[in-house]
Amino acid sequence: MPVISLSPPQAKVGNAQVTRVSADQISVRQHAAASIAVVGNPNSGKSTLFNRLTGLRQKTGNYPGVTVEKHIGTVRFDNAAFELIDLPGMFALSAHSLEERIASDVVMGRIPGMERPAGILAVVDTTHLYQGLYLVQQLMELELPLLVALTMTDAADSSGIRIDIEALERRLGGIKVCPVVATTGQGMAALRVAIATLPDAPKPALPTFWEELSAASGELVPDLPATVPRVEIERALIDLDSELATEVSNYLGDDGAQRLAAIRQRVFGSEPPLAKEARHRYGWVREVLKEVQHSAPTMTTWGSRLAAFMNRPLPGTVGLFVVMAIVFQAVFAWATPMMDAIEAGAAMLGTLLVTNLPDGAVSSFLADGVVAGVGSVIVFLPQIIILFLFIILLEDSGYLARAAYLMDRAMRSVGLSGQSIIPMVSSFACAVPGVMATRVIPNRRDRIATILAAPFMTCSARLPVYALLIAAFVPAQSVGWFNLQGIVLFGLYMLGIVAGLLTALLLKKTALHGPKPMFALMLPEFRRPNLQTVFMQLLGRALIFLKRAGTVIFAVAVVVWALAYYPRSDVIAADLDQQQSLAAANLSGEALNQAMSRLENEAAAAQLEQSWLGRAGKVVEPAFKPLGWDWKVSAAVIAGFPAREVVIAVLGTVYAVGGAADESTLAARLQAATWPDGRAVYTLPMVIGLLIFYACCLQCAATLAVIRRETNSWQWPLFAWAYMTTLGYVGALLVYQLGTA
Ligand SMILES: Nc1nc2c(ncn2[C@@H]2O[C@H](COP(=O)(O)OP(=O)(O)OP(=O)(O)O)[C@@H](O)[C@H]2O)c(=O)[nH]1
Ligand SMILES: [Mg+2]
Repeated sequence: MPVISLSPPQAKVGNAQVTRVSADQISVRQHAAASIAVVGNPNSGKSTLFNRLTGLRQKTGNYPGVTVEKHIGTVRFDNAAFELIDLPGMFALSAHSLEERIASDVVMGRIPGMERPAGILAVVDTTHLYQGLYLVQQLMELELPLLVALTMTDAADSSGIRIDIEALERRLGGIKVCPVVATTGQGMAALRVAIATLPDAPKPALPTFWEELSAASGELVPDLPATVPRVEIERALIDLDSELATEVSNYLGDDGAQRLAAIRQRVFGSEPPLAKEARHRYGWVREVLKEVQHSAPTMTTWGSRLAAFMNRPLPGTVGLFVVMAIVFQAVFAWATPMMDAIEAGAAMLGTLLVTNLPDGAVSSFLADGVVAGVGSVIVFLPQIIILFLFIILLEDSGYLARAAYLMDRAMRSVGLSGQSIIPMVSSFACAVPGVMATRVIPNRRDRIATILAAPFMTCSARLPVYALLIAAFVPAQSVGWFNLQGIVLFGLYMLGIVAGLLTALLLKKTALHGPKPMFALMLPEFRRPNLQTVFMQLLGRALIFLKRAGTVIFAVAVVVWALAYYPRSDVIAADLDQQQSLAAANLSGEALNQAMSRLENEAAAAQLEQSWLGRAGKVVEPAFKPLGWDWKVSAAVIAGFPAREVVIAVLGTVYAVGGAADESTLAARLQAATWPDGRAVYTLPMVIGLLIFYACCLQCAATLAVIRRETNSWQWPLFAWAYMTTLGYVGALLVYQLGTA
């Protein structure tokens, strides 16, 4: 059997060594940037602290499981720099789920190609010291330089928790403890000083939390190689069937297994070793707390009172619906003035280009390709910002986790647990982080069911499509307190949720059949969102949106413009000349102007129809005609398969190239679009069908790629794509056919 090294290969990347190496080796090491791992319980403020130290913008939020992947940044000092590794949260070093394993693997130096960290920055939430110290105790055993940052000291203060920092430092084997407020930056200066010297700080003294266990491992030390640290011997004793246990037993020779069994019998008796370990560790934690935590939390904060109230089913559910209704109203009502301004600006720019440039390819490229294509997507920036503002506020206040808790019941009825809620809720921003967030789900079947349900949640790229069609075709009248447009949008979000849940149910009943998972959701306290955090996150989101508009969507708009503009037909151009001279000879005044622009529009439409895009559109049109789509809609939808918001850029370009220039906004152009026989293209059944198609269809290459990566197979992304596309097509078909009949 292969012998794996018991201690991580780089376990001796210590500092005692560094002081002995030559000067240029030290500088090499500093350039290779010794790394420091940021480790702590979920939701303890690790990423907030990481962002502050590195100046990066990692996602943070007030619920456990925000970070599911390691992220590396650099923290700079006057004459040194370290790599800081932000990690997913964990409660203990023994990993259960994928994302917890990432954290423990990094700490243990088990990631190939990545050096073991030279030190650990343990992040402990002051209001949850009991949990936090449990992990710190385990970290102390790793024999790495260790530093504790106590976050949330502001929240602890206001709920009356007082910590004796010196006593805590003493109890933690002499390591440094820095109280901070990660959101405001209070205490950061002292923390930075401590980090700068961390890799050279002495290792913490080993805590003794269980005399018998220490004695038992001490007994084995003489018979094992010196590379096996004490903590691994203890783990081998506790984790019965682990690889570590097998290895230790192999090292001990033929009677190894018996020796271990005898020791276990003596130390654990009939109790499960893990349970006994936890009991001893918590015993130690309680002892420490007694000494360092002077006043237990007595005051009830407004946060905890509100939390208790919102946990009750009725206020909770009513609250959830009110919050959602406010969000949808705001997305429409607040954004309108800003959107109008951007739209007017884009229209002005387009006209300016057309009137000041000579007619031809250049002017069409700039006005119809760039301005109409990219501009029609950028118009939605205000709505995206408002939506994200709400999502970020809900995440940062802790409300999202509360909503997840409320929906746990519903999740159980489809065979999933509350664990699936957070990934699904993240998918309202974007399915890619949503799919990644499923890493918190330990059971593979449940994880895959959640991954396949996540893309149904209405992501922010669907919002522009919905908003465009709703603004153009749903009247802005009020229904009771609400606005009809807001209600339709709400309905589409609900449709996504229901379709996603039904999909999960279907899968859990068939291909992914399995027992219902056990799960306890850890609810965070309500907290006042930090303005700076909210602003930073919002800025990050806006930049992502603009970057997409400037790169992917820009590129598509250019390609689509070229396909829609070329080839130019000389016959049509000559025909136009002839007709225009005829009109000039026979008409005058206003009538002439009208005739001229009608002729121009007709010629533009004819040019478009014989363009490459027109020809391709005609080829696919029959497949989509039963849904009421003409070739323009069909072409736009197909172009939107790699990224769904592209459809807007394509519609923007196609309708701009195809004339109808007297309509200034895209919405107005859609309203004016007709079939060759003069019937409107965008009838109500067709629009609703199109909306349903967008609600169901998986038009996102990035999501497919992440499903492929996270399930490690092609089968699931292909299934998801085929399934969702079929669902969208059939849905749109039914609505259109029934609606027209
Ligand atoms: N009041 C207060 N809030 C804080 C402090 N530090 C972090 N927060 C908030 O606590 C929440 C959690 O912060 P994160 O940085 O996302 O926590 P994390 O440890 O990275 O969480 P996971 O990635 O889920 O493990 C966020 O809403 C932060 O704004 C602090 O010192 N005081
Ligand atoms: Mg985090």
